[in-house]
Amino acid sequence: MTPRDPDCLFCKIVAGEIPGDVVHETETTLAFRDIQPQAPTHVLVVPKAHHPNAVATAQADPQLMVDVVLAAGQVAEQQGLVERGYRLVSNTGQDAQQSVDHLHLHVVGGRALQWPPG
Ligand code: IU
Repeated sequence: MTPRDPDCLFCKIVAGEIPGDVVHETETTLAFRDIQPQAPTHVLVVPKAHHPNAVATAQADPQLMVDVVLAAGQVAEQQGLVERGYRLVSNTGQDAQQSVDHLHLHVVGGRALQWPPG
Protein backbone atom coordinates (compact mmCIF):
# COMPACT_ATOMS: atom_id res chain seq x y z
CA MET A 1 0.00 0.00 0.00
CA THR A 2 1.15 3.54 -0.76
CA PRO A 3 2.45 5.26 2.40
CA ARG A 4 0.32 8.29 3.20
CA ASP A 5 0.24 10.97 5.93
CA PRO A 6 -3.35 12.06 6.63
CA ASP A 7 -2.15 15.55 7.66
CA CYS A 8 0.04 16.10 4.59
CA LEU A 9 -1.07 18.72 2.06
CA PHE A 10 0.58 17.00 -0.90
CA CYS A 11 -0.91 13.61 0.07
CA LYS A 12 -4.29 15.36 -0.06
CA ILE A 13 -3.55 16.77 -3.54
CA VAL A 14 -2.43 13.30 -4.70
CA ALA A 15 -5.69 11.85 -3.35
CA GLY A 16 -7.77 14.55 -5.08
CA GLU A 17 -9.06 15.86 -1.75
CA ILE A 18 -7.54 19.31 -2.43
CA PRO A 19 -7.44 20.62 -6.00
CA GLY A 20 -4.11 20.96 -7.76
CA ASP A 21 -3.34 22.35 -11.22
CA VAL A 22 -2.01 19.02 -12.46
CA VAL A 23 0.22 19.08 -15.55
CA HIS A 24 1.67 15.54 -15.54
CA GLU A 25 1.01 12.17 -13.93
CA THR A 26 2.63 8.76 -13.91
CA GLU A 27 1.79 5.63 -11.97
CA THR A 28 4.01 6.77 -9.09
CA THR A 29 4.26 10.58 -9.44
CA LEU A 30 2.12 13.69 -9.79
CA ALA A 31 3.16 17.15 -11.02
CA PHE A 32 1.18 20.33 -10.40
CA ARG A 33 1.79 24.08 -10.66
CA ASP A 34 3.14 25.85 -7.57
CA ILE A 35 0.54 28.28 -6.18
CA GLN A 36 3.26 30.91 -5.70
CA PRO A 37 5.29 30.63 -8.88
CA GLN A 38 8.83 32.03 -8.72
CA ALA A 39 9.34 31.95 -12.49
CA PRO A 40 7.17 31.73 -15.63
CA THR A 41 7.18 27.94 -15.18
CA HIS A 42 7.18 26.57 -11.63
CA VAL A 43 5.91 23.01 -11.25
CA LEU A 44 6.22 20.68 -8.25
CA VAL A 45 6.85 16.98 -8.90
CA VAL A 46 5.95 14.68 -6.00
CA PRO A 47 5.89 10.94 -5.43
CA LYS A 48 2.37 9.69 -4.77
CA ALA A 49 3.76 7.90 -1.72
CA HIS A 50 4.58 10.02 1.30
CA HIS A 51 8.29 10.44 2.00
CA PRO A 52 9.62 13.53 3.80
CA ASN A 53 12.48 14.49 1.47
CA ALA A 54 14.74 13.35 -1.36
CA VAL A 55 17.25 11.42 0.71
CA ALA A 56 14.53 9.63 2.70
CA THR A 57 12.85 8.69 -0.58
CA ALA A 58 16.07 7.32 -2.07
CA GLN A 59 16.73 5.33 1.10
CA ALA A 60 13.22 3.87 1.29
CA ASP A 61 12.58 3.32 -2.41
CA PRO A 62 15.46 4.16 -4.80
CA GLN A 63 13.40 3.48 -7.92
CA LEU A 64 10.79 5.97 -6.74
CA MET A 65 13.45 8.71 -6.55
CA VAL A 66 14.42 7.83 -10.12
CA ASP A 67 10.74 8.00 -11.12
CA VAL A 68 10.46 11.53 -9.64
CA VAL A 69 13.59 12.77 -11.44
CA LEU A 70 12.45 11.25 -14.76
CA ALA A 71 8.99 12.80 -14.31
CA ALA A 72 10.66 16.18 -13.71
CA GLY A 73 12.52 15.75 -16.99
CA GLN A 74 9.25 14.96 -18.77
CA VAL A 75 7.66 18.07 -17.24
CA ALA A 76 10.63 20.17 -18.41
CA GLU A 77 10.20 18.79 -21.91
CA GLN A 78 6.42 19.26 -21.88
CA GLN A 79 6.80 22.85 -20.64
CA GLY A 80 9.40 23.72 -23.32
CA LEU A 81 12.28 24.25 -20.86
CA VAL A 82 14.88 21.87 -22.28
CA GLU A 83 16.47 24.10 -24.90
CA ARG A 84 17.28 27.01 -22.57
CA GLY A 85 17.55 25.02 -19.36
CA TYR A 86 15.81 24.86 -16.02
CA ARG A 87 16.48 24.24 -12.35
CA LEU A 88 15.50 21.24 -10.21
CA VAL A 89 15.38 22.20 -6.52
CA SER A 90 14.61 20.04 -3.50
CA ASN A 91 14.66 21.94 -0.21
CA THR A 92 15.36 19.82 2.85
CA GLY A 93 14.78 21.03 6.37
CA GLN A 94 14.48 24.30 8.21
CA ASP A 95 17.49 26.25 6.92
CA ALA A 96 16.47 25.41 3.34
CA GLN A 97 12.94 26.66 4.11
CA GLN A 98 11.24 23.35 3.34
CA SER A 99 7.60 24.08 4.15
CA VAL A 100 5.90 20.83 3.10
CA ASP A 101 7.43 17.61 4.44
CA HIS A 102 6.57 15.51 1.39
CA LEU A 103 9.32 15.25 -1.22
CA HIS A 104 8.81 17.73 -4.05
CA LEU A 105 11.15 18.66 -6.85
CA HIS A 106 10.63 22.24 -7.94
CA VAL A 107 10.95 22.48 -11.74
CA VAL A 108 11.71 26.15 -12.33
CA GLY A 109 12.38 27.83 -15.64
CA GLY A 110 11.22 30.16 -18.36
CA ARG A 111 13.62 32.99 -17.48
CA ALA A 112 17.34 33.45 -16.77
CA LEU A 113 17.74 32.28 -13.16
CA GLN A 114 20.09 33.83 -10.61
CA TRP A 115 22.87 31.98 -8.77
CA PRO A 116 23.52 31.57 -5.89
CA PRO A 117 20.02 31.25 -4.47
CA GLY A 118 19.31 33.31 -1.33
P1 IU B 1 9.27 24.19 -0.11
O1 IU B 1 10.49 23.72 -0.87
O2 IU B 1 8.79 23.17 0.90
O3 IU B 1 9.44 25.54 0.48
O4 IU B 1 8.13 24.33 -1.22
C1 IU B 1 6.78 24.21 -0.97
C2 IU B 1 6.06 24.81 -2.14
O5 IU B 1 4.70 24.42 -2.09
C3 IU B 1 6.10 26.34 -2.15
O6 IU B 1 6.75 26.81 -3.33
C4 IU B 1 4.63 26.72 -2.11
O7 IU B 1 4.32 27.84 -2.91
C5 IU B 1 3.97 25.46 -2.66
N1 IU B 1 2.58 25.25 -2.28
C6 IU B 1 1.66 24.91 -3.25
O8 IU B 1 1.97 24.80 -4.41
N2 IU B 1 0.36 24.69 -2.87
C7 IU B 1 -0.05 24.86 -1.58
O9 IU B 1 -1.24 24.66 -1.28
C8 IU B 1 0.95 25.21 -0.61
C9 IU B 1 2.25 25.38 -0.97
I1 IU B 1 0.43 25.50 1.41
